[in-house]
Amino acid sequence: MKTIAARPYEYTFDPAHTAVVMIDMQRDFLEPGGFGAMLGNDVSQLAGIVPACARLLALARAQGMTVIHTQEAHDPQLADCPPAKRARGRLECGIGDRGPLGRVLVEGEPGAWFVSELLPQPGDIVLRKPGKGAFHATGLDAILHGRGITHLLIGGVTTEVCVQTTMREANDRGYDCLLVTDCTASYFPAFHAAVVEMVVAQGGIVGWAAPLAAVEAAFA
Ligand code: C5J
Repeated sequence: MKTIAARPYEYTFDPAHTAVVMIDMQRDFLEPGGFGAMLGNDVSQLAGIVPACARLLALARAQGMTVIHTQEAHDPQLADCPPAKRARGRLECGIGDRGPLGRVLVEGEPGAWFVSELLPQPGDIVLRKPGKGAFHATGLDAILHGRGITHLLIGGVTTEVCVQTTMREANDRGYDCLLVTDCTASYFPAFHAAVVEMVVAQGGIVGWAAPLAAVEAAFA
């Protein structure tokens, strides 16, 4: 068992029953010309976490933990994209339309793939998801049950959208989740900070939070 110095109190886990879930570190969210930029965001806000995410993934692989990369993307016919999602934002170029990184948030397009520093490695799992939460309309729960996973270390983007939604979904399904605070970011730093506080408030009502250094220290 390993123990991380976390908030609101220590987080104890067995790496054999723990997965690192890296949420949506896709070009569409981190690079100019992608979906995040089309929504009017300053995508440079997210670049700072990439090195820490790479360290977390490397640690997980070295320790034999399950690694899951989620990918917010739709099938090319948009059969799994609710019209309401597509319409949201009244974008001139939105989900399914052709932009500088290919069709926006569509599986198989350059923008839907991961940033070059965080590419999936052999043995990693790539999970396409049509929603914000990684459990919605995916096989994630079955994958985790099949591997005996009970604990999740979560990073990725954006903190208050796909990361928080996934963490809440996981918490309700009985997983003990730790948010790795410097492996997740938002276009809005205040939202990021608020989510960290929401997670750990009320005795860890959604889970735990700790920086990557604390995760690494648990293995030192
Ligand atoms: C958003 C995400 N923000 N991955 N997706 O639409 O957080």
